[in-house]
Amino acid sequence: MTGGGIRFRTVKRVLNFIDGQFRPPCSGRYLPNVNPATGQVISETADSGPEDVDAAVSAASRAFESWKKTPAEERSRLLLKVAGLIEENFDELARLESEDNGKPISLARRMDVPRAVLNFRFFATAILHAETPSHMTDDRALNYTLRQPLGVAGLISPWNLPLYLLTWKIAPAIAAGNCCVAKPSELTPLTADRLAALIADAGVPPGVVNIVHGTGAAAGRALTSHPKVPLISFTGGTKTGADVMTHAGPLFKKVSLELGGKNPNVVFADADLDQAIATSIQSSFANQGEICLCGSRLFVERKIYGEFVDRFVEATKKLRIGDPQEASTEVGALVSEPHLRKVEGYVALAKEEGGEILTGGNRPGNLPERVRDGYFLEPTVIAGLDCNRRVMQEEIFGPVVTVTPFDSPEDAIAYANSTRYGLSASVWTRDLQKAHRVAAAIDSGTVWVNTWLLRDLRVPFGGMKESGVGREGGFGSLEFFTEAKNICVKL
Ligand code: TXE
Repeated sequence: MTGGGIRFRTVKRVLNFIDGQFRPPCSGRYLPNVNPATGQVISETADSGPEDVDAAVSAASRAFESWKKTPAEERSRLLLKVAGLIEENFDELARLESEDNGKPISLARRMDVPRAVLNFRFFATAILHAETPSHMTDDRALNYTLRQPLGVAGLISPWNLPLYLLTWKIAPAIAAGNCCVAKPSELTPLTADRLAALIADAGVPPGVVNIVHGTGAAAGRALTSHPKVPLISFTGGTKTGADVMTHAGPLFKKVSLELGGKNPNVVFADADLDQAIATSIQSSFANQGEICLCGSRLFVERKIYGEFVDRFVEATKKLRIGDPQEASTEVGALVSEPHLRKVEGYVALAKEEGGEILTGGNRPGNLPERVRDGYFLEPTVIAGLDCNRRVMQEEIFGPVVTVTPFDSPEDAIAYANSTRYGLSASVWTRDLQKAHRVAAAIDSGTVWVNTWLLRDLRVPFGGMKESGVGREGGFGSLEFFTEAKNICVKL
C-alpha cells in the first residue's frame, strides 16, 4: 500500500517465547528477516539482549524445580505430543523453512521436518530405556551412578538446518530433565517461532522451553556468558565456536561444539561409479552446499579421474536451480546476500590460485520472475588446485566443490587429512579391506563408506580437530545433558 510516497507494509513480528508467553524484546528493536529467494523482508525478529536472556534463564530456573521431578514417562508423553504436532503442521513448517532459508521445499519435506519429528520421538523413547550403572567393590561397597539434569541448558543453533538442529538440541535437553533457553539463528527464526507455539499447545509447562531471538553478538553471547547457564550446546562456524569457548570456559560450563567442516569425498577406481556420482552430487550440492557434512573436496583415483569428472560435471549442469517453493527445484538460494558474496569470493579466489572452473561460478541468468532478485549461485566444480590452497583449506559452505586426482590410498589419506577440520568423510570402493583401512586412517568424527548422510541417531556424532568438541547422539546426548553422580554405600 502506498500513500504520499511513503510505503506501509506490515510484516509478522517474531517475538521471544519466555515462560510460556510470546513477549517483545526489552529493547523494542527488531531485525529484518529476508526471504533469500526473493530478497524481500518477510518478517521482523526480536533483537534481544542480556535482559531478555536473563528473563528466560529465570523462567527456566523456576520451571526446573518441578520439571526435574516430572517422571520420565510424563516427559516422554509430552515430547511425543510435540512430535505429533510437528507432523500435523508438516506442510506449514516445510514452507516456512524454505522461505526463511532459501532451501528447496522438497528438501525441507524430505529432510528438515521429518528429522524434527524424529528428534522428539527418538529422545522421548530413549529416556524410557536409560540404565543406571552400578559397581560392586568386592563385598565392601555398592556404587551406583545417577545421571541428573544440570538445570538451564543454553542451546545455540545455526541457519542451515534451522528446525532440524534446534530440535536436535531441545529434545534431548528437556527429555533429560533440563529446562532450556534456545537462541536460533537470526537469519532463520520462523520455524523456531512456530515450534514455540506447538510446544505450548502440547502442554509442556511454561519455562521448560524458552526461545530468545536476536544476534549472536548480543543474545548469543549473553547466553554463553550467563552464570546460571551451566551447559552450552552450540552448532555453527568454527570462529564463533572459539568465541563461545572464550566466554563459557572461565565459567567452567559443560560445552559441546559442532563446528565447520571441509569434508573429503574419496572415490577409488573400483567404486560403483553410478552410485558414487549420484551421491556425490547430493553431498556436494544438497541444501546449496550449506550442510556442515557436505563433501566439499572430491578426491578421485587418477585411473578414473577423467571419466568421473566428465560425468560429474554433466550431472551438475543438469541440476534444476530455481524457485525453492517449486516442487521440482533441486538447488535453491543461499541464505543471505553477504553469504552469497562470501561464496562468490571463493570462486574468484580459486581463479587467482590457478584453479579451473569446470562448470558454474556465476549467478544463474534465467530465473523465474518471482526469484529474480534472490541470492542464487550456480553449482560450481573447480579443478586444478593444490591441497594447500585457501579454497581447499577453508570452509566455503556453498554449492562449490573441488576435484583432485590421487594415485594411491596413502595419497588419498594424506589429502583427506590435510585441513584443520575433521567432521566427516566419504569413501567409495568395493574393496572391503581398503574401505576399513582408509576409514580408520581419516581424521574425522564420521566416515561413510559407499554412502553419505545416512544417520542413525544412536551413533556418536561430532568433529575432530577444529570441527568441534564432544559427541552428541543417542545416549551420548543424554550423557551430555546430564551430570554423573556416583553414590557409594558401604556394605
Ligand atoms: O554462523 P555463526 P555464521 C559456518 C559456515 C559459515 C560460517 C559463518 O562456514 O559461512 O560458519 O556463518 C550464533 N556467541 N557455519 O556467521 O555465527 C548465531 O547467532 C554466541 C557452519 O552465520 O556460527 C547463530 O545462532 N552465539 C555451521 C549461531 O551462533 C553466537 C552452520 C551460528 O552462527 C555468536 C552455520 C557469539 N559470539 C555456519 N556469534 C555448521 N557447523 O553446520 C554468532 N552466534
